[in-house]
Amino acid sequence: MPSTVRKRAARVTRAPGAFPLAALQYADWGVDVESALKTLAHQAISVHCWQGDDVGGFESAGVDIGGGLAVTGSYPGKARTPDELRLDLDTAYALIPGRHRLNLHAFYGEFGGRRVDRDAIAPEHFKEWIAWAKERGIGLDFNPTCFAHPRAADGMTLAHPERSTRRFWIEHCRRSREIGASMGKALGTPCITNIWIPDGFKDTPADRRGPRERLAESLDEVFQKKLLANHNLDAVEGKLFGIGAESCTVGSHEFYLGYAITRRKLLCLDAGHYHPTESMADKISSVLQFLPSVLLHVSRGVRWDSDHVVTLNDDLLAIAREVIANGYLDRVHLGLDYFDASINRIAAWVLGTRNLQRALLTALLEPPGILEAEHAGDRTRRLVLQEESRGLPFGIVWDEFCQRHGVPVGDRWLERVKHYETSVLAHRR
Ligand code: RNT
Ligand code: ZN
Repeated sequence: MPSTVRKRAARVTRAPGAFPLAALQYADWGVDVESALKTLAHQAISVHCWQGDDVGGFESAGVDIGGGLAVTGSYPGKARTPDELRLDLDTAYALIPGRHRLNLHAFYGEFGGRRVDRDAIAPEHFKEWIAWAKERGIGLDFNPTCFAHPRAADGMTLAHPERSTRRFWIEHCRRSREIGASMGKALGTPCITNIWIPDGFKDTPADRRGPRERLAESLDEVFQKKLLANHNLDAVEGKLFGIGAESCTVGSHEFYLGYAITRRKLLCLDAGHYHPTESMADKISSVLQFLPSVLLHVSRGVRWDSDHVVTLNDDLLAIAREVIANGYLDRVHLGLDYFDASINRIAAWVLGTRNLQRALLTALLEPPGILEAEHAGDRTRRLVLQEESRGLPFGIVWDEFCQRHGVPVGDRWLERVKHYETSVLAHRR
């Protein structure tokens, strides 16, 4: 498209007076736009650091990622050092309205060129990250890295048949919790330390009981030490299958649901970790009957992959709606989990985070008449309102939100990413 046409189009969407009119239209449907914008402004999303370098980490051990995870694509310019990753993150955060958290994995520690194995990591390896987060006033979340390591090469970690291998990963997870607690303490906001392990079977196992008993036992050892809840919160994440673990995943959904309920842990629900016709959104109000809070890994499954960039699709809208409509914002911790190496990685961060915010805003702007119709037993009206309200001027409200928070409106943030690509990323070779 010629640039003059593009510029004119951009100006039209920002026509002065559009927002007050949109707010009036929402008011007519019983929706208070200002209160929705206020709620959204306070909603921090935990941005996953691993989109920035294809889940690479900084150990420089040159081990394959493994664990049933796969990152495809070779888009140039990925972050190779902690400083590069932080610069990329700063660039992304500047294009996302509001203030957000950062979710780190253990192998993003800064080891000063020394080989520090996973069972030897400590808070000192994360002091730069903590300082960086403190300076920006953002919270940190954490994850032990139980993959991309020779001791996980056979696809087993906490459920491993050998005691010595289990011990190694138990120690890694214990230390991860301590690191999480040190982050939470330093930053004044609890760190969620989420445990996901790859353990599973490519082909039909003869024994499903043994590995699950070992996993429960290992986890109990990991969690033995009590940590203050305002420093660290523990979460456990199940999964359906991964590449090379097609036949059985030790840490399945049922396994962790039971574990989280009996041990009072947070359950992490990852949107890409269920059967394709199953909806993660529908699980939220079920598990919250029995658990105080959950962590969400907002992701997008596409066929065999559970980690595509989050788009504003029905699944995402449903997740956000369940959180908002049920009044769960204070019990649901929102995080992202995807990795795409085939497009600009900063754009992937910005787009996915903004999409989750857009889904939340859509939910916050839901006309109350829908619920009222249901309560009145009028299912016809509920369906009509659900469908007709899709035509409300959502985009104008979102643009206003972006503008108020000083970030680019519409697709204009992409120009900034492209500029960063030519001025910074292109020099990383
Ligand atoms: C893997 C899990 C897990 C990872 C990250 C890197 O299937 O979703 O959350 O994606 O820890
Ligand atoms: Zn996940």
